[in-house]
Amino acid sequence: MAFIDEVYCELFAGRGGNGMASFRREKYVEFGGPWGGNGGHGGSIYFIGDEGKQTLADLRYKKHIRADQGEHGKSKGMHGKNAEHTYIRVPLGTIVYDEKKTRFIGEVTHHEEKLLVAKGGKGGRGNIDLKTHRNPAPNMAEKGDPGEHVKIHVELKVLADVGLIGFPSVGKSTLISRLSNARPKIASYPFTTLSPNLGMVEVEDRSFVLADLPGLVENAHQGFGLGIRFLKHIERCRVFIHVLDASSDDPGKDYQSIRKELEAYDPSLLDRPEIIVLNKIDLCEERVPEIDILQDDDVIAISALKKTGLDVLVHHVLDVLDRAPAPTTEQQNDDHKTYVLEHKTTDFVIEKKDEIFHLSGDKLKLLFERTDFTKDEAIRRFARQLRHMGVDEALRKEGAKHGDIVKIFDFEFEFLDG
Ligand SMILES: Nc1nc2c(ncn2[C@@H]2O[C@H](COP(=O)(O)OP(=O)(O)OP(=O)(O)O)[C@@H](O)[C@H]2O)c(=O)[nH]1
Ligand SMILES: [Mg+2]
Repeated sequence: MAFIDEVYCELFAGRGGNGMASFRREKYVEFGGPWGGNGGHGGSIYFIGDEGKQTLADLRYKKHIRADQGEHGKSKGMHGKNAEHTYIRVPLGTIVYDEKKTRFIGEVTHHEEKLLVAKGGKGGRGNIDLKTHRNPAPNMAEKGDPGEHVKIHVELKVLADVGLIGFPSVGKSTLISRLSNARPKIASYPFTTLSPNLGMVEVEDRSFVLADLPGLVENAHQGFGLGIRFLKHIERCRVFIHVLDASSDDPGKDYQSIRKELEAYDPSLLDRPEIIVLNKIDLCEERVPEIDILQDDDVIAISALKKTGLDVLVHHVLDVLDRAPAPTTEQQNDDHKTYVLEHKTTDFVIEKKDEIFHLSGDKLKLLFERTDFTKDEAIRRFARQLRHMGVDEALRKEGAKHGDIVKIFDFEFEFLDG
């Protein structure tokens, strides 16, 4: 399956069911009272973390995701059923933004973690629930609230404990296939691996997630080789295994080149705990003592092909992981706090165009959606709600006079003042 790490989609949460307006009409009940039940809530859409998923490919073919509507309220005081929520399984490290990427909505970092992306509408109240002292028998009910409709940009930044980095063909894929259940393609030509692969490494009673990443080359940060398209997947590995090829002309120089690339992309990557591995040691056993970089105690010599040195390596990885800082996630990123603040809801807005007063706004829209405009009583209630919100007063301030036209979404009203 293709590796997809960016998709756009549109979500429609379910509308709440309408409340019911009905009356009790039984033989032995002396006074029939309101008897209409509430509508059920509309279904929400959640993303849910799945450690078995590696890409956003599933979402690519689900451009529109819809959740079910709540059931309408019924007579005899029966409430409509709430709709089931819709769950979309996504890989760990899935980040959700609004369409223009100006607002951070959330991120899924754990298996089975749920992220609410589009909330279902509340069910409308039936006339049992709407009765008050002043109006003990309302002949109307609320309509269900619309479900949230959102257009989102979804991005995957692989979340793994350990990431394999290094030049192409140094043996990263061979190593992950030896240590884990992952079975990536292995070949002697460069750029065999075109996208990240995750594998679970089990060591006695512990385990960690290892990511095999596409090979880096000099100037990757400027778009050479596979470029920075995959550098972002390195960002969130807690520990790096930097793989060097022992049969290369100068493994020490290779090491420095890759470090330079990391630095050019993001200097903080240089501080990430790192384990240096010299692979293909089977090809040049006699050379080992000469290789500069091996003078450093921290280098572990292995042969992924012949499976030598792997036990020492995995135990060392566990030690380093114990000391490594927690993974970086978007939630900890301060920049996003401002995104969240930008998401304001408005009560109402008045605009005057061609002698007509146009009303809009989030809260107003909700009250409007709840109103059943076929019922006089419901319309009167809506007018009362607007007055409480201060709409009448604001209209007066804007110069509205008795008899002027006020337009709320598709409906036109006459402004009745005094
Ligand atoms: N002799 C020897 N060959 C190895 C060893 N490890 C890997 N190779 C060979 O090196 C070649 C490249 O191996 P890969 O595992 O595909 O390398 P890679 O680092 O994943 O390469 P890219 O995906 O292109 O970045 C293959 O022909 C492997 O068989 C080793 O320990 N010894
Ligand atoms: Mg590979």
